[in-house]
Amino acid sequence: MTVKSIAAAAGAAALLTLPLVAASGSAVSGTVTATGVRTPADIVVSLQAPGLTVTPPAKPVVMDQKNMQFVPHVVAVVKETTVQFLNSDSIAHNVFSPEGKYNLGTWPQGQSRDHKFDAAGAYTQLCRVHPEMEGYVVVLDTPYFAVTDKAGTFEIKDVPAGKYTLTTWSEKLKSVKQEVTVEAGKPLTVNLTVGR
Ligand SMILES: [Cu+2]
Repeated sequence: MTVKSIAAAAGAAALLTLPLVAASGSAVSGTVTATGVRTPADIVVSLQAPGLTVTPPAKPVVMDQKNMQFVPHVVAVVKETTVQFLNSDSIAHNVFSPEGKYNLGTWPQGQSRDHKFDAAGAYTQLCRVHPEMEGYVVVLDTPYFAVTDKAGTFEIKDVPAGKYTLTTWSEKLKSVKQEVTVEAGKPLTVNLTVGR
């Protein structure tokens, strides 16, 4: 062993003797009951608090157009995320957004177009070729969010201790807000009901 490798080994050993640090945050999970709609899926649940910072993912988040539908129907991302709009159908699709004031054009199967979302908000995605197609990109300025599944359940992992305003977004249902306090190392369950 060289002096350098001995030093490196000693350093590694020192690191190994450090106590294991518990995961920094707690999970916030629960079930959303949706009244007046056929499914509690696709509801965005987020935890808002002053001063939260977000880091967009290095790779684009994909929203596909498949079987004449936007898939997933609702995509939630943090501010400054690039969304890649893919066309997996054998026919051409278009993507435009009234709120986003963009029209990305019309493209064939296997191709995609990117759009970066700079501001928080909900952006309807439409296709000029197929007026029945509709999807949503929900842009958040918090890193703590989840989208409900078919059963209305959600899980937001690794939330640091603190006070948050839990907020829901749904294409058809009223937004609900609820104050929650997350404690370190203690999972929190929040069940709520949203309606029209
Ligand atoms: Cu289309």
